[in-house]
Amino acid sequence: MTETKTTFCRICENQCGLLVTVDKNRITHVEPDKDHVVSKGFACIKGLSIEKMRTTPDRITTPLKKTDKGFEAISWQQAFDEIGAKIRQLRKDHGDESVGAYFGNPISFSPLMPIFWTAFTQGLNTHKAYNTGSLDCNNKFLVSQHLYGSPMALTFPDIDRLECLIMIGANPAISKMSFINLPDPVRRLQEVEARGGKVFNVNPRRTETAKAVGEQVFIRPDTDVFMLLGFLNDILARNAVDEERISQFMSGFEALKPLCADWTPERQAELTGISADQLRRLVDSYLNANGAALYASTGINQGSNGTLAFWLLEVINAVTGNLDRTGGSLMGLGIFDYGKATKDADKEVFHSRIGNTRSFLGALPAALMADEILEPGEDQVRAMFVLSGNPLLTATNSDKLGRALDKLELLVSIDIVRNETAEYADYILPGTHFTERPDIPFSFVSLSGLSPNPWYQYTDKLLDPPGECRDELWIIRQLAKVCDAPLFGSKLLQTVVNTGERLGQLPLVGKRLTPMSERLLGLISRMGKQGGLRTLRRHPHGKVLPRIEGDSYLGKRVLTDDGKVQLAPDVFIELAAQRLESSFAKARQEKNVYRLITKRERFSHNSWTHNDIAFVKGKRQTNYLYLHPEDAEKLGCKDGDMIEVSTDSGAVTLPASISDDMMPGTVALPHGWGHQQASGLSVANKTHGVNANILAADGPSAIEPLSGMAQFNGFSVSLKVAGAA
Ligand SMILES: Nc1nc2c(c(=O)[nH]1)N[C@H]1C(S)=C(S)[C@@H](COP(=O)(O)OP(=O)(O)OC[C@H]3O[C@@H](n4cnc5c(=O)[nH]c(N)nc54)[C@H](O)[C@@H]3O)O[C@H]1N2
Ligand SMILES: Nc1nc2c(c(=O)[nH]1)N[C@H]1C(S)=C(S)[C@@H](COP(=O)(O)OP(=O)(O)OC[C@H]3O[C@@H](n4cnc5c(=O)[nH]c(N)nc54)[C@H](O)[C@@H]3O)O[C@H]1N2
Ligand code: SF4
Ligand SMILES: [Mo]
Repeated sequence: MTETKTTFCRICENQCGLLVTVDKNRITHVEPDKDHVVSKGFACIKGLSIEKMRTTPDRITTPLKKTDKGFEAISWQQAFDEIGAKIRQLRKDHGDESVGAYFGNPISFSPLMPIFWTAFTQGLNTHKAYNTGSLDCNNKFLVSQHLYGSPMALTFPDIDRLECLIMIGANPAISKMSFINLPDPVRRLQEVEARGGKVFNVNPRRTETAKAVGEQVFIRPDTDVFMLLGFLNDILARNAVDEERISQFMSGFEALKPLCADWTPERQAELTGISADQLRRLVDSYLNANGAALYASTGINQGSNGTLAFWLLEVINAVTGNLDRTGGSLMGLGIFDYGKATKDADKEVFHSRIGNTRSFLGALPAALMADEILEPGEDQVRAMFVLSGNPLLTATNSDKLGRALDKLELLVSIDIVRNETAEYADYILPGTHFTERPDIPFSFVSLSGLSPNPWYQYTDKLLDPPGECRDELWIIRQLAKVCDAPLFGSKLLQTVVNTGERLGQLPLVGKRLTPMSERLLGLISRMGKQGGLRTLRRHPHGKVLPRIEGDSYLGKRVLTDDGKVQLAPDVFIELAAQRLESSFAKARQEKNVYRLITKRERFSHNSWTHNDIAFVKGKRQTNYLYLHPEDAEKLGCKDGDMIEVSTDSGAVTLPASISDDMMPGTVALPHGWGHQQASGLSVANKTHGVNANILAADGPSAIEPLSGMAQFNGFSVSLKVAGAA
């Protein structure tokens, strides 16, 4: 029977509403849900292509075990028995810390998964937990923790009402934006201009966004922190601050003047490439607007000073009175105060034996993973679980990480396909596609409320998973049982879960019981006063929640000890003292080196969309190194010539694409490629792209010191022509 069902996409933060036609447990048609309360008929090519991803012939549909003859299908029972036995043995012989776990990005869009994964790693009693936070945005969580009192107290620009938006290191036309739920972002940015407002794109590349909306402001990679210091310096010099708000709601203001006293617009110009006049004009636009926001994304997160830069950005929004202002930068609030609920998420601190590196939010930097596995010693990681991740392509120093993965005594990948990381696995466990799971929107939308138009929705699962594929929550629960890792380390909880599961298996009773994930999603929804699932099913296109207005945060729900926004936390002041002058001096010395930045592409989603032929046909079958015509001339390079890019970590060779969208001295290289060895990806493995992260450095000296963020943007590379087109 053909049925049309509503759901929402879970590939990126937009969570666009979709209308999905289902016939005989297959999707026969997908279209944007024009009645969705917020996305209103917007969806991108990725969301519309989900059935091809879901039903790829390369989908793994049984547990797999690596044998001498390659990967062979085995039963769940055998997989769990063998994995459990090995983990118990390793824990007995080498201690709990010998087992590690990596949590990837795609499944974090299903709010129950991070909770259960944390429960599992806590049950394993290991501190060797890694996730994409340290590849993506931990600097933002860290800044929120210190300024606002909780890592999940996060701000977002009030796009539909502001008059000036300065976007630093973001490319919404392609990425659809991050840390904000903003379906159809380009249209909504164009509306800012249509109502007389201004949009600026601060970026070393003239992006697809900049071509569609706003003004381009070229900046040299990894110099944003100096631009922001100059910005703040100018604001303080003009005394353009909101004294009343500062005295009432903020502390630490006095420390800002000495911090940026030396960083005049003139001084920052030496490095950033933004002239003093140009910066002052930016400040003019920002101050003259009736509501403005600075917003930054991975372009600064993945730089070497992401924490300091994002701190300064939040400080500028705060001291100018734009924080908590309608048409400024609003503090998110989801269906409950998630900031409050996660206030202590970083309470338990531990250190890695690698560089004595501090944990953050219960995890260690992913850039330490290879060392943790390779360095002999008491805490050496000997086994890893990877859930919905592909660190071999997405984390740092891929060649070294490959050697590390190869050395593991046990690697278990839980995925829907056999990706590059899974090539190294001993067992691969077949999980579900998001259409095969019930859900509520991503935590940034539903819990942190990073949305100019808040909404909520529940979706049932639309399809039964193929073959032996099982919901990841079920997989995690079984792993917890066989690894002797009671969820959250609580034997009581595990017993309750086991009992629930046994009841669910009883012939008559089982069918009538609500499955566990639905029960939990119902519980979260009721806790957030959205009613149970039955109520929510009456809103198939989502449900509108009240908008977040200005003057709803300061003095009311700030989570710091004194209830004030901390403008100048000691840790940041100290880091600034240690780092700013030396970073500046180093960057000045290296003015003439080539700097590499990343570039997201419409048809690539990190590492996992290249197995669809439509996404990689023609010119799209490889990534390119983008460089400015002047640089091409210097190098003697023509369009399409092969060019070798190298760092201390490794080298890659790929075709050049010459474009004056690049800033001279800057080259861009899309990540997520390098699939040639992935025998489980029959389309992707015929593509020609190279793995950008062979170039990215790992280890304790390569990360941002406070947040543990890896650096993908702005490191120096050597270039040479390696052959003609
Ligand atoms: N050079 C460079 N590197 C980067 C970045 C960059 O900008 N430049 N960006 C970084 C960022 S921001 C991120 S978030 C990371 C992402 O890094 P990762 O999360 O490690 O990698 P992904 O490519 O997103 O996907 C991982 C896997 O998830 C699987 N998957 C998808 N959906 C599901 C599901 O529902 N269930 C299960 N079990 N598996 C699923 C896919 O099949 C794929 O194999 O990459 C980072 N790496
Ligand atoms: N099509 C597509 N969409 C995606 C993804 C994808 O891989 N493909 N990934 C998703 C994920 S996981 C995330 S986290 C989001 C990220 O969303 P965004 O952060 O918007 O991602 P990008 O498009 O990489 O934008 C980063 C921009 O920073 C610029 N940049 C690089 N270095 C610097 C610098 O030093 N300074 C400044 N000012 N700018 C710099 C780059 O040129 C680039 O335009 O996108 C999500 N959406
Ligand atoms: S914009 Fe994001 S959420 Fe919307 S359809 Fe595309 S990938 Fe899915
Ligand atoms: Mo990301």
